[in-house]
Amino acid sequence: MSPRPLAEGTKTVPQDELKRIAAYKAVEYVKSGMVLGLGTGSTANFAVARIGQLLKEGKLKDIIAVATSTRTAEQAVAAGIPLSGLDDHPLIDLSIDGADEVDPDLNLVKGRGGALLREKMVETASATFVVVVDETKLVDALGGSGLAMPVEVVQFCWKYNAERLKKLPELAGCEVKLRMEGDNPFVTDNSNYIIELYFKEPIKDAKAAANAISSIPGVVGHGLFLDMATHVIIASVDGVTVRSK
Ligand code: ABF
Repeated sequence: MSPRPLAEGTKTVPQDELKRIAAYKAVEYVKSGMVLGLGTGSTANFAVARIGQLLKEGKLKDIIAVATSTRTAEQAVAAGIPLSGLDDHPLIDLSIDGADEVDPDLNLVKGRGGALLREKMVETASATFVVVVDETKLVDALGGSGLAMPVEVVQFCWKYNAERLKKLPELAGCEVKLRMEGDNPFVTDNSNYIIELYFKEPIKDAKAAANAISSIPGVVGHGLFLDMATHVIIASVDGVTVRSK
C-alpha cells in the first residue's frame, strides 16, 4: 500500500504500518491461559498473526480463541491458534478487533467487513474489548465518516426491510443500499444480506437509532457497537495512544 498522508505537514506513514503498530500494542494485553476473541479485518489480521507468532515462539501458552468470521478462523488455524466457540467458551477474557468509526466516548461503527454479527456476539461476551485503529477512524459523532453503516438482515423480503430502515425517524432519511459482491448480493457467514446505511449527517442519538434498527423483525444485527469497547488503541504518525473506559 502506498504511503497515505494522515496529518498536515510532511510526516507520512503507510496506513498498514499504523494498523500493525496498533495491533501489536493490543497483543501486549494478551496473557497465557486466556480465552481470546479474534476480530476480522486488516487491522485485526495483524493481531491474529502476532498471537500466532508468540505461540510459536513459546512466549504465549494455553490460548484458546473464538473467531469472529470464517476468514479469521482460517487465518487462526494457519497461524496455529487453537479455536473454540461461544458454546464451549461463553466467557471471553479479551477480544481484539478493528473498527470503522470511533467517537469520543469510544462508541463504534463496525462491520464494513461484513462480520458484524459474530463480532458483536463475541465482543459482548468479552471482559475486555480492545479496539485497534489508525487515526483516520476517529469521528466527532457516529455516522460522520460518510461511509456505510451495515445492517445484517435475513434474505426474506430484504427490500421491504430496506424501506423500513429508510423510513426510521431515528436515522433521519439515510440512504439505503444492498451490499453487492460483483453482480450478486454479498452474503454473510450467517447466510444473510447486508443493507448499507449512508447518513447525510452524523447520527444525533446513536442509542435511539440502535434500538429502532433492532426493533425491525428480520434485522439480525447492526454496526452500532455502543458502550462495548473498554480500550481503543489509536496509531498515528505521532505515536500510539490508548483511551480507556
Ligand atoms: C472489522 O474490520 C470490522 O468491524 C470493521 O468493519 C473492519 C475494520 O477494518 P480494517 O481494520 O481493515 O480497517 O473489525
